[in-house]
Amino acid sequence: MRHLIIGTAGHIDHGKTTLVKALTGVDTDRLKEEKERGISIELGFASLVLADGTMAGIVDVPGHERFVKTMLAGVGGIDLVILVIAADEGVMPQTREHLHICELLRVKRGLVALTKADLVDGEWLEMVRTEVTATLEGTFLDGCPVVPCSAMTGQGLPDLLAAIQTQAVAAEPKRTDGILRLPIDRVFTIKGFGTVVTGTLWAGGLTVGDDVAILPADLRSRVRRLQVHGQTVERAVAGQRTAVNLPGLEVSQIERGDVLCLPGTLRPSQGLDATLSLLPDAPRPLTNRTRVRFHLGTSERLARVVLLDREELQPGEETYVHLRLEAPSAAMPQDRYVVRSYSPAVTIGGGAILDPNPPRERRPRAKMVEHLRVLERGSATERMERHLLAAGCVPVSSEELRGRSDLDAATLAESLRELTATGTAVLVGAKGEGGALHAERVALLETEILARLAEFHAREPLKDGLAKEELRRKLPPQLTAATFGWMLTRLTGDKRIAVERDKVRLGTHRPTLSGAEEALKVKIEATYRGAGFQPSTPDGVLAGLQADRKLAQAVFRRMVDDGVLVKIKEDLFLHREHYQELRERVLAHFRTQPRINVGTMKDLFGVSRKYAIPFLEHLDDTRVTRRQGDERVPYT
Ligand SMILES: Nc1nc2c(ncn2[C@@H]2O[C@H](COP(=O)(O)OP(=O)(O)OP(=O)(O)O)[C@@H](O)[C@H]2O)c(=O)[nH]1
Ligand SMILES: [Mg+2]
Repeated sequence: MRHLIIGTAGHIDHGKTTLVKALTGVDTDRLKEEKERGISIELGFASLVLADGTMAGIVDVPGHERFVKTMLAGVGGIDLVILVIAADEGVMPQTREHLHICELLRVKRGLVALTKADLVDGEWLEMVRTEVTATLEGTFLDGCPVVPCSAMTGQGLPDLLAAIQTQAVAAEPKRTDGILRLPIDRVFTIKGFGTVVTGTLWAGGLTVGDDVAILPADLRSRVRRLQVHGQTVERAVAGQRTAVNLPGLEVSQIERGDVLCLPGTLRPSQGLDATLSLLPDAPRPLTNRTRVRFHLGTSERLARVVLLDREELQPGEETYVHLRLEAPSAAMPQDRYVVRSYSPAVTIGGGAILDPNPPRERRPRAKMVEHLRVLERGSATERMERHLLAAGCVPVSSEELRGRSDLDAATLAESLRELTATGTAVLVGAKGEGGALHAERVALLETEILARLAEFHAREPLKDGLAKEELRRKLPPQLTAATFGWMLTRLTGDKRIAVERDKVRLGTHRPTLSGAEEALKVKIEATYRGAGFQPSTPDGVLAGLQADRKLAQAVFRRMVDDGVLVKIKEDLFLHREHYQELRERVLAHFRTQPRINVGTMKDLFGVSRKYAIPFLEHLDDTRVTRRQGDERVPYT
């Protein structure tokens, strides 16, 4: 079964609600205040089965100029608009404003219902028709059916239905494979069920039991019950008016303008990169950083418009902008939006979102414009490349790429294949399960890793290599452990680096000792061997060598790295063999004695307190012993 959303539009009192009632039998003006004042205030909902069986949800909007904001929340997801113009009054201010809005939101099709035809004669009707035709010229409704009708007498209604049917057949259905999104237009409670939200499902499908998130607050819940046109269903799909029962959430936590989606698919942001065109009949030019009302989906936010390539945008012109929202909003690329001036609140323009999550750091204006031009006009592959570049050293998964672009899964896979085939993108992990990185970013990372290693070798020529974790700390913080590990494997593969235990070195680095160094090593080792358990400080030992200080220190450090000397504490090292003996003798002591103290240590090794105490502390630290008052017992 096909699904479609039809919206009304048009000036106040021109007969939108009456027409919906004549077509569907449903009076959408339900509020007491609406009845008393004879005007629509809130959105109204009805449904209509077309001749071919298509199920159409109807959204009836208010025409009053003070409720344009409500109208905007209603028309966001519509596929087809019925622009209602009363034959006796003709084109009025909100006829034009609603038409502009539909145009800016890129509503694809529609028709005009020339209502109240019963109130005018044929000559008048022709005059109004001419006026309407002129108004529609150059808009998406240029040449659309204009059907005179009357909700009072019923005249013209069959023609209107036929015209709706023709338009409906031609309308493109919404994408059920896209990222699920339901901009919320109503929140209420139903006794016994709790909180229910409603809205038009923009894309994707929703099934009972799905985990969902409400953005921007990122509230979590699970779909308990689903309704489409008053019928309980297991699954709702794009293009349907949908009611979702959400357990565990309060009505007060959710409001019109929030978006229901699957957890982790959309990321709300307070900055959006977009195109903006100012309507030709906007009252004045738009200056840089002007505060406006920003409407997207069912939401309204205050925002500042940062013009990227000029100080002033003239009516009728279009450019690239950065929108600074005063509260976060969850958008997707290619989403259409409308801006209204702050005061008086009138529609002045709108555009398309190009990047819903642009980088936070300052970017040169000229580069941004060039980047946005590719996002707007580039091919799928070019746009994909941009997303990879923007992600830096964080690999992007296909899922994430779908969230950041408006591409379907097949086009996306094809673009990714093209990018990897040409070497523009690199897949992370054996089968690309880690996501994709831009080749430029991979090259940058490689250069950086090799440079850090080269620096290290220059500074510490005798060391085997740099500890992995230390190397990672020198790289960009966004680099994850997984990507870092993958980079190391990649560089090891072609021998540009070598990894041994946890040390990384350049493939070309050979830490060998020169003859002089080797001689020093022998001397140092002999000194420590001879000193037994009471060696002097390293400074003392090295001073006695009468060799170059720096060189001697480097050799000493290397001996520590190699494990020839063992550090007990600052300035106290033992030769490996003595260290072994120290541990063994303490363990042997415990075979006959339950405890050991400083005095025993002194006797056992023939050393002073100066040595006995650090020895015991070191044994505590390495879990041979455990302190108990002034004594030590075996650790376990
Ligand atoms: N004679 C005549 N009167 C009509 C017709 N359609 C609507 N009306 C009258 O026009 C008035 C306004 O109609 P509504 O349907 O409330 O107009 P609306 O466009 O929904 O108004 P808002 O929602 O407030 O913008 C009502 O008094 C209707 O009875 C029609 O075809 N012929
Ligand atoms: Mg109405």
